[in-house]
Amino acid sequence: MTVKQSVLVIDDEKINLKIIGDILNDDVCIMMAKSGEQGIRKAIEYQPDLILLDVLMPEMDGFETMSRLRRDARTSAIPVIFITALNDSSHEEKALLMGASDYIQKPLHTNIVQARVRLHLQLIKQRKMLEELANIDPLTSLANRRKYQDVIEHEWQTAILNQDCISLLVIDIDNFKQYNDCYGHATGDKVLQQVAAVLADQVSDKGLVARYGGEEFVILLPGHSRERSIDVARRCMQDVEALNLAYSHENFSGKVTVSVGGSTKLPSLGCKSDDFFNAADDMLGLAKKSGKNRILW
Ligand code: GH3
Ligand code: MG
Ligand code: MG
Ligand code: MG
Repeated sequence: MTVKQSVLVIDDEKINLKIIGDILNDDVCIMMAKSGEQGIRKAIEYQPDLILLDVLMPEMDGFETMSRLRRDARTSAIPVIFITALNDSSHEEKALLMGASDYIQKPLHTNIVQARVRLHLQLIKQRKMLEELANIDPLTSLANRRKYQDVIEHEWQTAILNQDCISLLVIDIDNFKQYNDCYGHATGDKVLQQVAAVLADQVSDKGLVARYGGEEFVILLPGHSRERSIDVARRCMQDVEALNLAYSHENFSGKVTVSVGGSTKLPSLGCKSDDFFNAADDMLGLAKKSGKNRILW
C-alpha cells in the first residue's frame, strides 16, 4: 500500500486555498491553514511532506513564517515552496536564500503548479528512501549502527545540557555460531529477526533499538535510571528465552539466550559517548566470561 504524500497550503485568501487545493487534489492529501500562526501549528502536528506558503499575509507574512518553521527542530527539515503575487527578483532571491525549495508566482498556471509540486514530492520521496537505506538494517528493519551513532551523539549532548541520566544496553546472542552450525545461516537470520522484534516491542518509544552488527544489538534509553534500565534488560532477556528456540550442536544443547552489558551515566561536559559505549561493552564481555545468559551493569 502506498501512503499518499501530504501538502500543507498556507494562504490567507480562501479562494487561493481552494484553487491550489483543486489543482493538487488527486495526487496528494491536502491540509490548509489561513495564517502563518495556524500553518506553523499544523506543520508541527501533522508533519506534512511539503509546505506551499503564501508571502503576503496580514500579521505574520510568509518570510516570517518560514524563518519560524526553520528555527523549530520539528519543522526545520520540511521543504517549503513559496507561492506569491510578488514578482520582483529580490523577493525570489530572499526566499531561496532562506532555504525555500522553489518560488512560484501568481497568477497560478495549473499545469506549472502541478508539475513543480509533483517534481518536489518525487524528490522528497527519493530522499526519504535514501535516508531509510542509510539508516535501517534491511534484515531486521531496526535502526543500523550508523543511525545509532547519530542518535547517541544527539542524546548524549541533550543529557549533558539537561543534566539527565542516560542508559545503554549492549546485547549479544549467546553461542550463535552454534545455532547457525545446527540449522544453517538462513534459519539463523530468522532468529535475528525474532530477537529484533522482541527488543523493539520491549523498548517501543522509550528509546532506540539498533542492530549494532552481526548478532549484537544496542538499546539506548535516555532519561532512564539504572534500575529502570535493568528492568528493561530483564524483560528483553525473558522475552528472548520465551521464543523457545531450542537447538543442539556437538556437545551443546539449549535454547537461544542473550547476554546484556549495561551502563548508566549522568554525563558532564568533557565526557565522551564512546567511553559510555565501552563501559557497557566491557560489562557484556564480563557477562560472557562469567557464563552468559545474564545481565551485568
Ligand atoms: P558468544 O556467546 O560468545 O557471543 O558466541 P557466539 O557464537 O554468538 O559469537 P561469535 O562471535 O563466535 O560468533 C558470532 C556468530 O554470529 C557467527 C556468525 O556467523 C553469526 N552471525 C553474525 N551475523 C549474522 C547474520 O547476519 N546472520 C546469521 N545467520 N548469523 C550471523
Ligand atoms: Mg496572501
Ligand atoms: Mg554472540
Ligand atoms: Mg557478537
